[in-house]
Amino acid sequence: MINYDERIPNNVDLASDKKLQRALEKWQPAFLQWWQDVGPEGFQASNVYLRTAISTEPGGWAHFGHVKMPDYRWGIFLGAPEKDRVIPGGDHAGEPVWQEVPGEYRNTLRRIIVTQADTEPASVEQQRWLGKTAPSLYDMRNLFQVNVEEGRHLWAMVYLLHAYFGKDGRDEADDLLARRSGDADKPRILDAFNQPCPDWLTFFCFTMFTDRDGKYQLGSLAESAFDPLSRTCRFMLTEEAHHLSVGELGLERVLRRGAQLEKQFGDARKGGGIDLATIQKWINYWFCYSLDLFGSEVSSNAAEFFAAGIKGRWAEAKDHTEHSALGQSHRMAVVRDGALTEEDVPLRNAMNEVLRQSYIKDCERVVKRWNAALEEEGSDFRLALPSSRFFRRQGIYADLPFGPTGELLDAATWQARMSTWLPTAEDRAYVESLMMPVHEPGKMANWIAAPRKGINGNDVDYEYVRLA
Ligand code: BYC
Repeated sequence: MINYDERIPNNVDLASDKKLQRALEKWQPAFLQWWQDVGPEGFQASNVYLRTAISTEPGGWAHFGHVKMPDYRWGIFLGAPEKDRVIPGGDHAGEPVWQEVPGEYRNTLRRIIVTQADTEPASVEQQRWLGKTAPSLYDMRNLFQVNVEEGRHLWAMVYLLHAYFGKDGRDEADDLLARRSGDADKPRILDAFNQPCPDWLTFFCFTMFTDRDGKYQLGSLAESAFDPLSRTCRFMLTEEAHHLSVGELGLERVLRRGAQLEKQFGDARKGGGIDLATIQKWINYWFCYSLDLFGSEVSSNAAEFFAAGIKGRWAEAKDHTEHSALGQSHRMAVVRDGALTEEDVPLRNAMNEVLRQSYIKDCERVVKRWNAALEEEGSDFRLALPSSRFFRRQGIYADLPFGPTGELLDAATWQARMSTWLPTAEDRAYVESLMMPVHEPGKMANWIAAPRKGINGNDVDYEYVRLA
């Protein structure tokens, strides 16, 4: 169970390590100041119907109640230790997991934990203005739930940095509060986390696609030989599931409304909604930015992470029988002499791509569900994910003129057609023009359908946020 009597709620017996406790209690006010400075703008005094973890056991972990966000009990919660856990994959597969950081992997592990950690405050910063244009109180509450949990995920990583990486770790923890999403001088580490999030269509795409990268990265770190990291990620994954459903169901509601308005007015924009072709452009943009987050298709870093046991494949322990990944290869399309051809890459070097493929399959399942919703609404429009070569900025396809179906075009054709595939300035201005707040319980903005059900058994018209 989680101890809520302490200043920092935790299930890691923090009180028994006074030095660590003091260091984290010193970081706590800096975190709260950061939350006030760049967290949800304008709603810090409102009462929000939030869930708080009460235990890390599956099933019984959420408590719901109205709280002001700055009073949210952020803390340190690790999943329960797994008895006799062994390293799932790589050169050390089958050996006992590490409870401390081995000297030879210290820098690598720190870098990965910092990269993961950096995304959490970044997303809060990206989303800080969205409360002001929430299409309903229900949506506003979901936004704030996601935000406070990203704050807690930051706590999870900062705990690891403080507890296992000494002075370096504490310095990194301070830097996590100093970088800023989109800042020219001190930006966040990964590209997607420096992109603006000015409208709710973007928010739903972000939680659908970018948070889903989080699911897969956390999943691969849950397979880590460094057990405290694995346990932390296992609990973070249970919280992540809600963020993904906010994205998937949010987009489904925008799609349904778009289809309904199209039927009624011939063009959803005439009815004040978002047309399906525009939604597809947003999907293209965020799917591709999120694909970049897996790193390069061919990566010696990824091979080293896997060999060391620092990262595994998705469900390495459960779904794979061969855990060395040696003597095997992964076939992928590469560009040679200006043309696409297939090549076999040693499997360990292709681990980023293997994880990306697991992610793409997951996204495809959701697109199928969206298309079923469109069919139900009587629309002929069907969404599709672009090729993983389209519109990339990282990896072997970066900055090459691939079309959404994966064909290599000439640069002029790509330029000429870009505005039909990706949001234009005009599309963005139109979507932003729809972003008007709706504060009456149960009412929705015109461009989005109501959700099918409320939260935690409450009706949709429940007062999810009591505005200050
Ligand atoms: N942008 O061999 P490469 C989440 C860098 S989301 C900028 O290609 P590698 C969340 C890379 O750092 C999950 N730079 O890839 C979601 C390296 O730089 P250095 C976040 C990039 O090393 C929503 C260089 O390019 N978790 O939780 O295998 C809301 C060449 O590296 C990008 C993680 O990322 C990019 N997109 O790295 C809230 C897990 N991609 O070292 C939260 C931890 C690559 O040469 N991170 N680079 O200077 C990792 O495991 C790895 O660092 C990567 C891939 C997955 C990022």
